[in-house]
Amino acid sequence: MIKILGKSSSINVRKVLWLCAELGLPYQQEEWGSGHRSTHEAQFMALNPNAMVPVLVDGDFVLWESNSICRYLAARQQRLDLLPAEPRTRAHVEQWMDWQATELNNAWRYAFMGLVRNSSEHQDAAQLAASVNRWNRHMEILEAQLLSAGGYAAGASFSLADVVLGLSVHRWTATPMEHADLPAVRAYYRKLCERPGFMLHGANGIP
Ligand SMILES: N[C@@H](CCC(=O)N[C@@H](CS)C(=O)NCC(=O)O)C(=O)O
Repeated sequence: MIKILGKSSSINVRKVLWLCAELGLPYQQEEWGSGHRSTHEAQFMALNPNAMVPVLVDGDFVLWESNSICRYLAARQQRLDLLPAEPRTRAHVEQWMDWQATELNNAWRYAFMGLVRNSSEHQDAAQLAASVNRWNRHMEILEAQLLSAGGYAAGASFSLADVVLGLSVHRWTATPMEHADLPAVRAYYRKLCERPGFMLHGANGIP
């Protein structure tokens, strides 16, 4: 059975847990990360030198980076509906996954740390406002994409792009700040909430 190392509260671990629910894939989980076992323990660092969760262990195969883990698990289970084989269709799924991990994540970090984590190092009013603005502007890109793609992030059907972006939309929705008016994003979030795995691991009260 596969093993997932990482705390259930981590947004990046939750992507993988939700995907396992979508795949019907049983797993063992160990709670690592701040508040649990330290990822700086030698045993963990040997698996992921970045000292970050999640880490996947599948027999003698070890993988880190949540989006890479999602790609691997979908491929392992031969779920072409989630990660298509056709190069262009697949490239669009991967494009939105990469956008989530890079552009979108960089936009919200300061605001999230200040407004949700209440970090004393993230309370500068101008930087908070700039991050909220950046975050909303990125969500406007998703809004336009959802309108043109046909309801999901990378097209008309549910894919891995929705697993990683679903967590991001939940975080945006749950963060106490001024939200841009984005009806397609709201409708998308409601649609994802119809999936039991998302309710369990995504929209589960943890921002
Ligand atoms: N790019 C990495 C980021 C992983 C990441 O930031 N993990 C955080 C939790 S969400 C972490 O491990 N923090 C250190 C800790 O909790 O000890 C991924 O997507 O897997």
